Amino acid sequence: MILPIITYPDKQLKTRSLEVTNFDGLLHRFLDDMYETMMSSNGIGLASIQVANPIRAIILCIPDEDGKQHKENLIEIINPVIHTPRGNVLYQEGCLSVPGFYEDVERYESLTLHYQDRHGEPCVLHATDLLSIAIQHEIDHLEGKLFIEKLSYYRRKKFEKEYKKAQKEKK
Ligand code: Y12
Ligand code: CO
Repeated sequence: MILPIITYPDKQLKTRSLEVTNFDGLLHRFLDDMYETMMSSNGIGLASIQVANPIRAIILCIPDEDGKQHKENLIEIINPVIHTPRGNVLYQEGCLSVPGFYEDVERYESLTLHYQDRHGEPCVLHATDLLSIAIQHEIDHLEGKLFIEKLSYYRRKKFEKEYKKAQKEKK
């Protein structure tokens, strides 16, 4: 089932998501719905709060060298914790909750991630490149933070003006 995606400035996006403790069929169906929702919107990453469920779950499906997303590359990440972040990179980010806007954001270049899979099994992942950036973007959602909050004062002002204008034009 495709779920509605919450968009900025909806206040729900500011919610701090809660630890997952039940790794049951309900969670599995919800993760399947998140995947369907993300793919139907051409996303590569989605946090559960973006579909109004404040639990610490994110999914990522990074495109291959062919530019296509393959389900075997889907990563379901529950209760993530970042360890040993290293280096810094600038990358132009986008977010399904901030449609139509892309901005350069600084992130760690690489990191090690500790998390649980859909069955509650502990997992460890070393991430670099876009995977590392997308993980940080999605974990920020779990803390109620959007990438636009990392912009400078002036870039944020410009964004607010342009976003409001785009919203008005949509109506
Ligand atoms: C850098 C950091 C984090 C990510 C992962 C999360 N972001 C996305 O998956 C964004 C997807 C996105 C898709 C859009 O829709 C289309 O391209 C058809 C989009 O465009 C509009 O909303 C108009 C914007 C964002 C990725 C990179
Ligand atoms: Co996002």
